[in-house]
Amino acid sequence: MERTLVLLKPDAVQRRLLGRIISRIEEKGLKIVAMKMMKVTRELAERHYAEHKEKPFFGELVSFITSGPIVAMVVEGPKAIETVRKMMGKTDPLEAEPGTIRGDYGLSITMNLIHGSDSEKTAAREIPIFFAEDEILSYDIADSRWLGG
Ligand code: 3AN
Repeated sequence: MERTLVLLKPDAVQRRLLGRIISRIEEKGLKIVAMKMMKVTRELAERHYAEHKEKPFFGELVSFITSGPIVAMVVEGPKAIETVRKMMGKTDPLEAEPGTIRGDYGLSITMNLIHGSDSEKTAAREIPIFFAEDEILSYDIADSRWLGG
C-alpha cells in the first residue's frame, strides 16, 4: 500500500473548498491516515520546496504557502501517489482537465489548491517533514474489501 503527502493549500482553506476536496479523496476510496490544520513556517516551506530553490517562482511559492493555514494529510491506498496526482490535474489549472481538482476549481499556477507527492522517493522525504511517525494511524476501514487493491 502506498502513502502520499497531500497539502490543501491556503487558497483551499480561504475559499472553503476543504470539504469538497477531502470528499473527492474519500469517494475515490483512498484512506486518510493522518490529517491536521497548521500554519507552515518559512523554515518548513523552504525544506518542503527545497528542489525549487533556484526557480524564479520560489519566493512567491514560499510566501503563498506560509500566508495562511493549510491542511496536511497522509493518504494511503493502492497507487495512492499516481492516483492523487491524476485527481489533482496539471500544475497550471488553466491546463488541467475538467474533472480534476485544479481543472474544476483553479485559475492560478501559484494558488493551485493542492500538493501531492510526485514519486515514492518524494513521498518518503515529504511525509516526515509534516508528520511524526506516531501521528500516522493504522486502522481498518469497513468497506475496504469492496474497493479491491
Ligand atoms: P506540482 O505541484 O504540480 O507537483 P511542481 O512540483 O512543479 O508542481 O511545483 C510546485 C509548486 O510550484 C506548484 N504547485 C506551483 O504552486 C508552483 N509553481 C510551479 N511552476 C510554477 C510557475 N511556472 N510559476 C509559478 N509557480 C509555479
